[in-house]
Amino acid sequence: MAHPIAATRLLLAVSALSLATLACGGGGGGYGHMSTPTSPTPSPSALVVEIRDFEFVPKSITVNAGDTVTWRLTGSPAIGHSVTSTGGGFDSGKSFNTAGATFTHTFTSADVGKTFQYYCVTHQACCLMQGSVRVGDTAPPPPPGY
Ligand SMILES: [Cu+2]
Repeated sequence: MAHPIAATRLLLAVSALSLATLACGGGGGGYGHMSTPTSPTPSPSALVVEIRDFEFVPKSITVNAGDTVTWRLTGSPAIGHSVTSTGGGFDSGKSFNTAGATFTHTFTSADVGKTFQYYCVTHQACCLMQGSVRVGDTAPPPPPGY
């Protein structure tokens, strides 16, 4: 059986060595705390959906809270298209009567997780002129046709 005092000395020696190793081990340049970067809030984007003939292009888009979507009439003929949300929220009326006409809507944090389906009141029946806007990645995919 080892002598108790010798064992203690050995422990102390090992401890001292460990401390020395730790003290030198950082090798660092003295940088203390690394500040944790906060994830930046995405700045609002402006997105464009073209109204091209009897279609919304792209048909479905995904936006973030704060983003503004502009629908712009780029096709022809210019015959009273609308951007009308099925469940409320936005409605341009039949305001797309001249080339370049626009309608904008800004989606808010209250919209996150929702999928807005919309259509053209003039051309939904004939041409399935429909589209959708998903707000945030958690918003469900639109139903077929939107
Ligand atoms: Cu239309």
